[in-house]
Parts: sequence; C-alpha cells; structure tokens
Amino acid sequence: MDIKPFTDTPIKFLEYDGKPAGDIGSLGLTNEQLLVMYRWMVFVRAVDDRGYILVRQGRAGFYAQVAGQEASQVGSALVLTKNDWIYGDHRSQGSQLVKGLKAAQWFAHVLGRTLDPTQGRMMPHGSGSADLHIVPPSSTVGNKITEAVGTAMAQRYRKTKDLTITYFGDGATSEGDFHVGLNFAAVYGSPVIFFCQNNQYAISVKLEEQTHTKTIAEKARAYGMDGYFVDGNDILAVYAVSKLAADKARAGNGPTLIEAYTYRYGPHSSADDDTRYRPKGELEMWRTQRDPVTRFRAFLVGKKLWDDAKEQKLLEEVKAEVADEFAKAEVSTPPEPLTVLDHVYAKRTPHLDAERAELAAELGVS
Ligand SMILES: Cc1ncc(C[n+]2csc(CCOP(=O)(O)OP(=O)(O)O)c2C)c(N)n1
Repeated sequence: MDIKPFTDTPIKFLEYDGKPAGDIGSLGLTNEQLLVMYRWMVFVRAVDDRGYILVRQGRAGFYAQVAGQEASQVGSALVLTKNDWIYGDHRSQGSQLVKGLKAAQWFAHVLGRTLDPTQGRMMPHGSGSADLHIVPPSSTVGNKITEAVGTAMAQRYRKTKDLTITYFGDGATSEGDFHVGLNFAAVYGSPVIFFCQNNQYAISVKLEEQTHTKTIAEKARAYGMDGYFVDGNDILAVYAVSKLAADKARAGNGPTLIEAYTYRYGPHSSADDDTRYRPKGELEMWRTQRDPVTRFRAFLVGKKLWDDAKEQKLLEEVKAEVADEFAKAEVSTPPEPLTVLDHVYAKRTPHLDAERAELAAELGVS
C-alpha cells in the first residue's frame, strides 16, 4: 500500500471490523510476526490491568493506563532494535515492555521496589533502563523531546545506523520543546521519530482547545519534514508508518513526525475523573467499535490464523505469566533510604557526601 504523508484522514490498513483496507502483502510480515504482534497487545493490556489494580488496593499511589493505545505503542516499538533509544512519557510503558523491560521490573517500579532498574526511587511512571536504552520519562510534559533530538544528533555524528524514538501526547505539542525539537532535528538531519499518541485529551483539555490545525501531523511541514497521520488503533498501519520512518532515519534521511490517532480508555490517571469532561457514550463507542485488540483479532480470525481455542490458551498463558512476574516484584525489597543520593551524578560529590552523612545521622544509621 502506498503510504503518503499529510493525509486528511488517518492511514489505515484494517477496517474497524478487521477486514483488510487494501493490499497488506507489501508489509512483508510473516504469520508468526502477526501472531507476535497480537500477543504483545494482549500482554500489555494484562500487565496494565494488573498495575492499575494496585492503586485500587492501596498498594501504589498513582497509575496512568495505556489501555486503548496498545496498537500505537506495540506497533511502533516493534520496529526498534536493541541499540535504538526510547525517550517516552508517562504513558509509554507498553513500548518499554516491547523494548525489553520485564513486567516484573515494571511492577517493581509501580510498587517502588529495587527490582525496578531505577531501583524504585523515581516518580511514578518514571521507569527506564540504561541497559535497554530506555531513558526514564520525567513528569514535565514535553521535555524529553529535545533530549531525544540530542541523542539522535549524537547517533548521526557517530555514523551509527541507530535511531531515537520519542513518545509524547497531543498535549505536549503545545510545549515549546516540541517546536524546538522538531526544528533542530530537521536542520541537523537527526535520526529521530517523533511519535505523538493523540488520545484527544490532555487531561481534560480537548485537542480543539490545544491547537487550530486539523491534524498534528501537518505541523511537520513547518519544520521541513514529513508528517504521517495514522490510525493509532490499527497495529498494521502503525507498524508500516513506523517502519518507513525508521528505515528513513537509519538511511541518514532525517526525522519524521507520526501522529497516531487513538483513545485512552482510562481516566488521565488514577487521580482523574474523566466523566467530568468526556461526553457520555464516547468511551463506549471507542471500546466497542474501535478497540485495537479486537480489531486485530478479527483480522487474524479472517486469515484463519486464530480461533476461540487459541484465544483461550493465550489468555491463560498471559494470566500465568503476569502472575509470575508480579510475584517477582512483590518479593523485591524497597530501596534503602540512604541510597536516595546515589546516582545523582556518576560519582558522589563532596556536597552529596555531606548530605548523606546528615541523613544517616537523622536516621540513626551509617
Ligand atoms: C510542563 C507541564 N505542564 C503541565 C503538567 C501537568 N500535566 C501532566 S500530564 C498532562 C497532560 C498531558 O497530556 P498529553 O501530552 O496529551 O498526554 P496524555 O496524558 O494524554 O497521554 C498535564 C497537563 C506537567 N506535568 N508538566
């Protein structure tokens, strides 16, 4: 299928009922790869459901679900290689799992335990892993965009074939970092993918109150790069557009903006009440008619790759895996209070040593 930038309607490979919207053979995906895509979406949803329950149980203080956005996160992360870098935001745990973060590490992060690669000491949804090339998101909306561009500039300078992807929401496009980042990346030909998950709300602020362009993708024109408007609930379309952007970046042809049009099922976070600003029926429409998992399952059933028995088996497998991973996180210990000043810099400085001594005296430990 021909993939064009700057379309008025989202690029899609699948109809909402899972029927192919055109020739998908050009994607070159094997049946095994299609099944891997499906398993990842089911797994991400199950991990996320488990994570959210922790707040309800009073065992975690905060959670921002990715439910509804699985196709965007899985489809884009599947084009990444080990050496590529992710700079995500507070709603990108699905991509982190695909990049290699273990569910046990994610749960440990949510519970604030040391099995978390950031040792349970980051703000909620600030997990990451140096080994996996996942930079911990920070709470400040949009600020990872410019950092991602810096990393991509280094990748180009070092003449690697690697790239950097940065995930952010529609709300982040109103931050200066978005505009600075896109401009810099285009000027320096940086191998970066700007992946905007447009779930249509920045907490309670609707997209129309955020921007007067019809799409976010078209903003790329102003910076001299291609912008693709893609159906973020169609994993094949997301994968295809992400692959195109990744191939372009690796070939030294610079950055791309992708807008994945999607919808979050949960409130903005566990601290939000979305019924106060989302019209009645909207969530139900997305859940029942546009769900990314159901849509892709229908496609697989249509291709005779899937049936009820396989679905049942997968759900049981995933349930057991999530339970195992959660058990590993649960037995992990909380961080020692005195480690709070470790890793501020690569080496502890004299003033951090002094603060550590003060804290130790306060806690009565050494
Ligand atoms: C600079 C800054 N402004 C405001 C906030 C408060 N805040 C946290 S998340 C958020 C909305 C983000 O919306 P979006 O970027 O669309 O991502 P989504 O949560 O919808 O995935 C806001 C306003 C913040 N953390 N940082």
